[in-house]
Amino acid sequence: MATEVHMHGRIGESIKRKEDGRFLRGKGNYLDDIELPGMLHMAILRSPHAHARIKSVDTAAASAMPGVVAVVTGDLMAQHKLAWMPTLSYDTQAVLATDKVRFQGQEVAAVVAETLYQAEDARDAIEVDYDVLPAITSPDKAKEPGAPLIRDDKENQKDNHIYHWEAGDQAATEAAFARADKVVRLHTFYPRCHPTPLETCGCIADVNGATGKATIYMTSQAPHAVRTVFALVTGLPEQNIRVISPDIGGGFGNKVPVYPGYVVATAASLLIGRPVKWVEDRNENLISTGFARDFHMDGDLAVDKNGKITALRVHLDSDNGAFFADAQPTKFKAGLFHIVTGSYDIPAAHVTADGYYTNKAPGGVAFRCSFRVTEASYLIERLVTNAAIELGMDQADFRMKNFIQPEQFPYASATGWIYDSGDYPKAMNVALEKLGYDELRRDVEARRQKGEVTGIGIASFTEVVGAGHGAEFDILGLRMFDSAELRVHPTGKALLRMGTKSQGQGHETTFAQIVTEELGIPAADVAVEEGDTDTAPYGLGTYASRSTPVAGAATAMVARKLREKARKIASHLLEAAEEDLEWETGRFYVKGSPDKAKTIQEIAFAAYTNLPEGMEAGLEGVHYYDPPNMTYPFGTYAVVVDIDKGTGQVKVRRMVAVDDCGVRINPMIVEGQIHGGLTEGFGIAFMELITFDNDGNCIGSNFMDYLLPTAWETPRFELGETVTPSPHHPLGAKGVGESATVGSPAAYVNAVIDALSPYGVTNIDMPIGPDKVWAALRSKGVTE
Ligand code: MCN
Ligand code: CUN
Repeated sequence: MATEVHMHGRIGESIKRKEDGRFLRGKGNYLDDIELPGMLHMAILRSPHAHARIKSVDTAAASAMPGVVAVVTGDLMAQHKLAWMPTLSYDTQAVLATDKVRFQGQEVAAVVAETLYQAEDARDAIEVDYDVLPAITSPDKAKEPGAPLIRDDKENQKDNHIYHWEAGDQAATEAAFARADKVVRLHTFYPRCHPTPLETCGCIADVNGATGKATIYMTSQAPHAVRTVFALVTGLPEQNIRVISPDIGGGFGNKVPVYPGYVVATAASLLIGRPVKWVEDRNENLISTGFARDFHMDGDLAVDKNGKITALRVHLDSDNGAFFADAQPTKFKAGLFHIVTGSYDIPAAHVTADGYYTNKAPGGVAFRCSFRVTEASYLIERLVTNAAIELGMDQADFRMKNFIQPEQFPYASATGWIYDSGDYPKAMNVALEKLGYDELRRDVEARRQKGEVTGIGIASFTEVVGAGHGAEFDILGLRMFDSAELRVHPTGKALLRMGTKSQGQGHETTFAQIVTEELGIPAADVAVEEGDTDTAPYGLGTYASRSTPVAGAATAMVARKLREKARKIASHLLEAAEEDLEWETGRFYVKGSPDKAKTIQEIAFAAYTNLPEGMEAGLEGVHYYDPPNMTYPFGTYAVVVDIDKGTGQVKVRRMVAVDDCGVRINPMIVEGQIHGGLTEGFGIAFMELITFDNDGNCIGSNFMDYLLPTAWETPRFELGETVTPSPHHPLGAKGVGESATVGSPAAYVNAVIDALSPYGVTNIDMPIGPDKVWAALRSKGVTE
């Protein structure tokens, strides 16, 4: 009889997260938990002005204060050629300002002291004399003739324009518009918002004066890339730089870029010869790092009389802040905005984008969106709902009519992307069924008859995640592959190391599950390590929901490599030819004699004790995976809202979310990802706003102004799923970490617009607070 192989944690099992034991007991090891002997603390002085020339920086009083070890200024950094650093978009960014400050909150100087309090007190004693200049706070102001030049540090920069970028086919698009029976237009603004991880950004730089080795603990989503960039910028040999990302308390994109604080702390440690810790406080995090979106979008949809979309035309004005530091593949100036044709079979599309400098902190961090996918998805889903309303068609029917059909995959979009797989009608049908759509529509009509303001919003998003492949996708030239190294120990336990870095996504669990699936080693026996550049294989890190599509694929591939070696060892142990062996998860057995078997654990032991003649010992390997394409997860989200006519308050009565991310490794973790993303989408749609007054003062730099949803505000979510595997991923999995933040804002807003459509309201920009709804109702004469 076959010996049963018991193993826990295969793909598809919702096993509990392995890492949670340590987190729930307060035993996580976050950056601020780390204390090194002789460690100093750093505080950064930031500019109170959005735009000002620096006349002088007087550090005398600060230097004399108790406990102060060093005061670092832009001039001091300049002496070491470190006053400026390269950005992810091939621009330059000031590390510490020398000439001008260009946004409120910009880094001007830093104090290194024995304690944090001493550092902060001395920072407040630094005297800076500023000559205040007019501030530019929008692309519209940036392009005005005679607008003050923000980047006068750049030799050939004569205005505030950064880039022009285009995708698609202009001639075909214009021709389709000329023939259109109807053109639907939408001007909308996706406002600046912030990833707001629970843990802010920070680092500890520890440069050993004797060996020259720089160990930098850093809240980084991409430690290897940081190591390489540090090596290139500082000239330090790369083997002498070790970047360690310890446990990370949420990243959401905020922890992709290299921030000035990291560079200053590292330079300070190098000069002083002691470890230097820098951790942002909440206000610093909200005012200077991690801004996302800030896209002004004009979208036109051409539709024929049968309700078929024939073309899409988009123009974007991107507000990039004072330094072009967008986190995105270097080739694509507006990120992966190409996905703007969404789930629809649109024959022609043309997108133009212009980026502008403004006196705001650098933006363009991809907050839970793979490089501008959120903005693209929002625009097309808002346009499609508006088109349906204007045509007098049902939102769901209009989508069904225009969806790319399942048999059209792989599908080449009008902007040049190849969608791997999808079944959009199916996801829509699951959502409509869950919702009880037909009944609900009748109910909406009945309520409207009674004077209630209520509506349904739908968004059927398609996302593009999993950067690379390496030929097209890179960060500063580093190709976007990823890696996994698997070592099976003699006792059959394993160590898996990867080039990615979990920030809360549960990698220690899900990647162990891939090993369980491929080799039959129980997930509990597979330790997963990420984030230490001295031990993990090279990888590009975790963002763009790429860990599963890329490093997850690498894990499957390396496990398969080991399985082939295991087959050879099993053949030796069982004295049977390799081709006579059958694999079933966890063991090889002789065809026709299922009890003549060797488990993976027995084989692992033999790999160190009883090898076939001439075979290399050990059972370990590494795989670098360069995916053939991105993955295209999708879904249909539907929201029902009720609006109070007296106050403009929007209440989300229902939220149904059907996601398809291909094969789910751990369904519970996937659902957790979706819950989190739907909550963030809710916050963005209704509450969160970072804005600036005319002087460039940042409004939204604390949690009294920047409103995050708590359990109290957050609606209840009803989840559904479909499974359309990715044809090119070894496990059929697509990424999911961002889907809900990408797809949901449009669904929430569409519900509000649907509710207000009987009164002729066609758009309200996010965040949709009661004030805006009330004003819209009042302008139509409907408030109570
Ligand atoms: N997963 C799965 N089956 C799939 C797809 C994913 O079981 N078909 C699992 C994965 O194995 C992983 C998790 O779901 O444990 C997310 O996987 P994936 O979609 O590959 O995304 P990444 O791991 O690359 O995470 C990045 C993504 C991004 S870009 C942002 S932003 C974001 C997000 O994840 N930041 C997060 N979710 C977050 N969740 C937490 N808790 N904290 C963050 O900072
Ligand atoms: Cu798109 S924010 Mo995530 O890529 O780290």
